Amino acid sequence: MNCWFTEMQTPDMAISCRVKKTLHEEKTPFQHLAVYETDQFGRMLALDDVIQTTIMDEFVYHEMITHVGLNTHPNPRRVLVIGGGDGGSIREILKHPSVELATLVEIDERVIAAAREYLPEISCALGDPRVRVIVDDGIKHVKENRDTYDMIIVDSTDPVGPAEGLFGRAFYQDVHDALTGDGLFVAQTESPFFNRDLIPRIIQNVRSIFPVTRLFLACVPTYPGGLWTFTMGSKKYDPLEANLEQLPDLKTRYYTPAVHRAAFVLPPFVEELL
Ligand code: AG3
Repeated sequence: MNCWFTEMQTPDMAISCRVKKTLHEEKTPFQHLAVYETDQFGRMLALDDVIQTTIMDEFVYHEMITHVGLNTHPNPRRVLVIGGGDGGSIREILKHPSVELATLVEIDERVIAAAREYLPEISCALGDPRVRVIVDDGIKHVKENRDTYDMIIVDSTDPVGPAEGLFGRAFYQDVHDALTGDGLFVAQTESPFFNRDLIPRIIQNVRSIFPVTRLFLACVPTYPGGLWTFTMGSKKYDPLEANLEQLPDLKTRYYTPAVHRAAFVLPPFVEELL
């Protein structure tokens, strides 16, 4: 059997990997959802034929989208994840002893169900008593919850289809208003090679709302270009001035205080986007 999965990363470029077995496939009300078993990346979750997460490299993305912000805020108690139905961000958030409540707002309940069934290493924390799972539109949720969260993580798909609104200025304003007085947010903001129009727009929008705006980088091999950006908007704390001494042992495989600081060192071709 020679069966391959292919994601068109751009109209002119693709990533392919051999599929040992299709573990699950369905059409949800929002998207096509599939979980594949692969030799190269381990189990892989794809939405509309776009790789969302794989067992091999999910730790990079989930550690960086969470710990950089959580260690920038001195006392994050209430944390919101928008999207992220696989549960990887929630798993990392719960490593922080200050966190009292981690809320997941995922629009597609089938993503949560598939992750629970086929990706237990990633979804393992979703049943924790500190976790509240809400199936709803994240855009609506931030509009309806003002002054509520110390940190918001936008763990979205690419800016097409259901996630499009998660990249616009109106949404960042609602995120700002859903944060407490010293809150901050981190969003996944795509590739510095292939999204060179999108990233400057995001940065401008976030800058027009938050006093502290920062872009940082991490390597995620299954995403286009392998180098990925995250954007932080913060009302008060600067990730470059965070006190990273005496952190609890987070048992991470990518994030460390040195990686935290290094992630903000940008090559000129990325600096250009700011
Ligand atoms: N969110 C997906 C990031 C975008 C990936 N894009 C791509 N492969 N073209 C990840 C969700 C994991 N919690």
